[in-house]
Amino acid sequence: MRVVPSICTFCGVGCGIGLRVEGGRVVGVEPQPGHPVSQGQLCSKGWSTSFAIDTADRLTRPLIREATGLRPASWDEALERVAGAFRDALAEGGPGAVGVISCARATNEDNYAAQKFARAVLGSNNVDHCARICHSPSVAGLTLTLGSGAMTSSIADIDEADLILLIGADASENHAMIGARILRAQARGAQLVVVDPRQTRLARLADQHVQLTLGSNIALLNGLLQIIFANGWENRAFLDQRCENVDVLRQHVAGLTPELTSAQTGVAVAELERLAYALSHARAAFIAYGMGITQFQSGTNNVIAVSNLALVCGQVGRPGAGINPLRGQNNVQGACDMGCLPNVYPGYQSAASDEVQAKFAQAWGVPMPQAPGLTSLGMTQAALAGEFKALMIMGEEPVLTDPDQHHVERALRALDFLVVVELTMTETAKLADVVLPAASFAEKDGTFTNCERRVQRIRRAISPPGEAWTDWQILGALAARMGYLGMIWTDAEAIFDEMAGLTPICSAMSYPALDAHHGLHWPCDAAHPQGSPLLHAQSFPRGRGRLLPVSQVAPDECPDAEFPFFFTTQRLHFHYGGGSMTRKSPLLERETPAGLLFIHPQDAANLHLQDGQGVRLRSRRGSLETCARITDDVPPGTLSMPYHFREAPCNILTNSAQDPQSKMPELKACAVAIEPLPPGVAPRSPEELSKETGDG
Ligand SMILES: Nc1nc2c(c(=O)[nH]1)N[C@H]1C(S)=C(S)[C@@H](COP(=O)(O)OP(=O)(O)OC[C@H]3O[C@@H](n4cnc5c(=O)[nH]c(N)nc54)[C@H](O)[C@@H]3O)O[C@H]1N2
Ligand SMILES: Nc1nc2c(c(=O)[nH]1)N[C@H]1C(S)=C(S)[C@@H](COP(=O)(O)OP(=O)(O)OC[C@H]3O[C@@H](n4cnc5c(=O)[nH]c(N)nc54)[C@H](O)[C@@H]3O)O[C@H]1N2
Ligand code: SF4
Ligand SMILES: [Mo]
Repeated sequence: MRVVPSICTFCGVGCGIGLRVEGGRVVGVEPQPGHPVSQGQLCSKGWSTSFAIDTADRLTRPLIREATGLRPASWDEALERVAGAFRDALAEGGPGAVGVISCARATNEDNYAAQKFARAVLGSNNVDHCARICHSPSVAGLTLTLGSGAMTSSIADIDEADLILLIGADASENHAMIGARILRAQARGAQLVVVDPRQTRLARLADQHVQLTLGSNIALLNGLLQIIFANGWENRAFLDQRCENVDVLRQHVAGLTPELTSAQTGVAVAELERLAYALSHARAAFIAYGMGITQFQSGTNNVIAVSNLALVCGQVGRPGAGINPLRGQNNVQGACDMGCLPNVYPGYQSAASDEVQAKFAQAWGVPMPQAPGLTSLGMTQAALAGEFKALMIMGEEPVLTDPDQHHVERALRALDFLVVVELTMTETAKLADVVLPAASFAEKDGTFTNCERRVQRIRRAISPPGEAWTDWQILGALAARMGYLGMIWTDAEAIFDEMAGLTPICSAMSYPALDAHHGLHWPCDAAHPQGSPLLHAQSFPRGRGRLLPVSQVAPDECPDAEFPFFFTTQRLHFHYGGGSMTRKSPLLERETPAGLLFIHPQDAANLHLQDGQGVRLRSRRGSLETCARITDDVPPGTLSMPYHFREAPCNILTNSAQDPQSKMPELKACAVAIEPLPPGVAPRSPEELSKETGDG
């Protein structure tokens, strides 16, 4: 047996794993000894990796759609079909009518290739990925306030903090090794405060749980600022030296009395005062937030409100102190860094800048697109309007993970052509005209960038199953077929070196340099050859930190007579994303076998609902059935569902109302009605439901 060092393929913590290889298969996983992030541990998803990539369920050959369904085809035929479809769409609709959705689970090298394919081959800035529905408000908001949208601290800073403030993040479920580190910090004496409408595991263990009403983040954060200014608790030295707009913000929040804030958020005045005091008096506060901040139509303003609070308390740029968007997917930081966003090239170089366009035109040998690109949901909308024709989805499962599932399916069906590059036959792949088999992380070399900006190497441990190729090989072959030869690389390292040469924040990185450490944090350039675990110690990328007044915005849909409950969505520890990988593991399935709805005991009693009973949920967009789990994890009046289960897909219900700045849909709040199924009647799947009711 060999053990090949790699990085976990699931969440953004970026744990170091060893792939145990025997007889050409990954037979198990072990923690990488001495890894600075995972410190000899893994969570249950990490341990279960071998099931997630098991060859039994994998796609092994390209598939092409015929009238009768998908049939196996050669690479030659499949690539010709894809190239032809893109050529036709370009001829008919121009570069605005084609695009690529890249994959935050694939490597930096794959993602670099995806945006290069969009820009150099399709001539389009239409490239995006799941960061749009994850931390796009962080990128937009923190770029406005600081000039850079990533975590300002490293994970190890948790060990230095005396206050850990988690806002809308369920770290023990979703960033398990960070959750464990937070509990260790608490055990050594740090205070833990959790701001969440649900009683998460960490909220129950916290020194303070601030249980605000769903969607009242800005009201809360502004209210804390008012208390801090009114008591003179702001960090004046930090504000004088490093920030701008202080008086504007002070005036903006002056009238937001604790009583008013308490009425808007449901949090008692004493609790507000306690948190305002703790945060402004902490020696070093590690402030981390997640989807409870970003997934709202006010997502960008929510992020700005977090940034305002951190800056006013001077809690950034020191060991232990920082503003930390907990990036979700194993390589979502990297997919953003690589420029898989419509408005930036690798390293956040603006796609609108003439200079940047000229630089990449020169490097890649073809003119660069001038027109601004579409976001992922923009492409969906354009497809429905008949203006968008051909799309490549490389490793995403939007049918389950985008809001308003019926709308997504209609949009994908409205395309002239859809190609999906995947490991397995996902719900999205089932709609494709061509499906291409991709190599998993264990079958290729490359790099992942974890949530703390640490770029780490993964290594090929086994061969891809059947005829599967890496994403970058697929994109390179397709490019060549479309007449562009600038994407034929010998190996992943050649792509990395090309990227580093064009990306100032990674300019001093190379595979040997990454190997010499446990990866390197960007910016890693001539001035910081060892990388930068801590950002903004002296100044911000934009110079002064900008305080921006923002005001509370209610969710687009609030409960009313017809849809009397708030509905929110969450994650569970044992499953991941659309479940296409974790649901292959018998261990993980045993822990959380099926979809479920969390409901408070009081609401259940009012509905005469028993634990485990079936329920039917309805929103303005669709309906589904699932089983109820009665728990005071959720507050009365708010129902919550995880989004991992294709048989109970909560995104049938969710609202696609968007944040005007980042285009983030409001995945964390909409209004629903609930009705118990008769006792003993099992919930029906969406397919059964649509057959029986014609609904959806
Ligand atoms: N096990 C597992 N781990 C994962 C994933 C997975 O699918 N499974 N996915 C990964 C990905 S892609 C991501 S982005 C991360 C996400 O990780 P998190 O950000 O932790 O994600 P969520 O559980 O969706 O939401 C976090 C919390 O926001 C709270 N919340 C809801 N509304 C509000 C509000 O109005 N205010 C506040 N303050 N809080 C609110 C919810 O109750 C929830 O506890 O997890 C990553 N890790
Ligand atoms: N209601 C609700 N919806 C949500 C959320 C929520 O909180 N609530 N959270 C949102 C968030 S934060 C996110 S990030 C999205 C996630 O949405 P998605 O990115 O769509 O979710 P995943 O299930 O991670 O899908 C990734 C796919 O990539 C494939 N894959 C893995 N590795 C590779 C590879 O190397 N190459 C290729 N080609 N494919 C690969 C996997 O098989 C899997 O099917 O979901 C969003 N949707
Ligand atoms: S915490 Fe995240 S990176 Fe670490 S083992 Fe679990 S899923 Fe993998
Ligand atoms: Mo995410």
